[in-house]
Amino acid sequence: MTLLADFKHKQILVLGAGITGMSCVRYLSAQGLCFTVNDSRTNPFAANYSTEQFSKDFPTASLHLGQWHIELISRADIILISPGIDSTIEEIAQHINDDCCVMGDVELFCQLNNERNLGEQGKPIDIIAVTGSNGKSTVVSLLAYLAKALGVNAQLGGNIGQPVLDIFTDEKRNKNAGKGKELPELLILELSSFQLETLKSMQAIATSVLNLSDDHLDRHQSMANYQKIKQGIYQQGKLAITNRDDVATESPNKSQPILSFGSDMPKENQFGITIVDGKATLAFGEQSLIALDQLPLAGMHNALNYLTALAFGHSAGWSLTAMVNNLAGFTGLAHRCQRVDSKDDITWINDSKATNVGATIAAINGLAQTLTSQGKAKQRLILIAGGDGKGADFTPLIKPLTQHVSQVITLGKDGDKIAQLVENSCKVISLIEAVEVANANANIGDIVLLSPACASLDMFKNFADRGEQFITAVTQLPEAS
Ligand code: UMA
Ligand code: ADP
Repeated sequence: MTLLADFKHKQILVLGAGITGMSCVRYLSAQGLCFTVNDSRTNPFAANYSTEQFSKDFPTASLHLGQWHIELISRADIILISPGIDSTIEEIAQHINDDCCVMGDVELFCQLNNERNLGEQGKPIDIIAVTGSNGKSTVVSLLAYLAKALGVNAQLGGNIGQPVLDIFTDEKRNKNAGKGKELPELLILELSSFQLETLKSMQAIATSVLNLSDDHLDRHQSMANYQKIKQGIYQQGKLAITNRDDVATESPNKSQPILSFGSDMPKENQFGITIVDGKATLAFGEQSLIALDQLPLAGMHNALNYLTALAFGHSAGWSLTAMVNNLAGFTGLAHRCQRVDSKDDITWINDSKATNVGATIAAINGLAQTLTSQGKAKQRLILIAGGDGKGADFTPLIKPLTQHVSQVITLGKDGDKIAQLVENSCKVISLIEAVEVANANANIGDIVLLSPACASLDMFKNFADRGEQFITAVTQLPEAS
């Protein structure tokens, strides 16, 4: 029996009505299935959407908002759970019955995709999957850019904000409407640790843990557990793409085929960095590919991101030359170490997406390296940091702060913990105040970096909102006299 035929006889509960939950709703509804939806918040919908509209759009769904619904949870045969919801919390865990199958949207997608082998549906969509503490969105977006340039019919999906089930929902809707839109041949999948917790059936061509540093420990409890969840990606793919600079990214399965990348000189069939005419250059084995100063994304962390994308493309059979020729066209994503236009001679950098310690260390080291290479080592770096630390250990920040940062301005729930790390800190209550203090203390040529090392949710809607508010505050500064 196919999964969908089985679903017809099951009590299905969608837990969470955010981006993921609504993609499950669209999918189940397009299949004509009856199901229930439960979200603990009273109004989980965007401002322009209502419960009345939901009932009109999805007549086969029954919606329950405002609290976790014990009866629905205990009756469910299948729970489709959103990644932001922790199924181990008491309010949920104690009510799930022993026979219930709890899965995420990506797991459902993969089970459906694997079934495409069986019938007349054609072949499964190929998958390449990326996880890691930092750089996931940059790497998958770069891969999607390269795929387009090389004429590969690929689609982005997952934690980047594009729920994967929409791929099959769109196919079904198009079929019903008589429009035969093709499925993509390749899915470029970004996976968070939350999504990996409920995933076991992916059969990817290649997978990678890009790097590992402290993140989401409020949910995963320990680094060991977080690492185990991340490394779980490798058993769901043929090739493991690992980072030689970070042993925590290794595959636990020592007999699995490996393709590695790192900042050292590569051996045969490895990606790495070599020096050509005094310039750091991307390389594959003995073949040098392109000098880093020809590429727009700066810093060693981005050099590794380039190498990872090349390794994935190589694993998918793409031409190395064609990829290298197109690398420079990708100019990066918003809120990741982006320069803000300003009226003064201070360099303002928005790195609001640095929601953990590892990302902020990469930004500080990357900028310090740039200043040194440009002979501007005397120029100072002022850091604005703080927010919700998600249970992180901030002490790895001490070294880069002491070596490269002249002042730290802190804000938010865990700002104090960062302020305590160094003597040259200053606490503020808003981002606007942080920008004003930085502006008062910065000299011409200095850099002010917003790289919070924390999530934004204690003070902002999300990291993008924090980044936009930073840009606004910088643009509204009075012109230097
Ligand atoms: N909810 C509750 N009670 C809770 C927690 C959540 O009812 O205690 C409900 C919320 O009211 C909301 C729904 O659950 O309606 C939200 O579900 P969710 O938090 O899983 O968020 P989604 O909107 O479904 O978005 C998720 C990812 N969010 C998280 O994992 C927290 C998005 O990643 C992802 O883009 C999207 O699925 C599509 O795959 C965001 C993220 O912050 C960018 N990810 C974390 C990260 O990158 O560090 C992991
Ligand atoms: P993710 O999707 O994993 O959060 P992003 O590409 O959105 O990754 O980048 C998040 C933050 O991490 C940004 O501040 C960015 O500058 C930084 N970053 C990007 N790539 C790396 C890397 N390879 N190592 C460390 N930090 C990185």
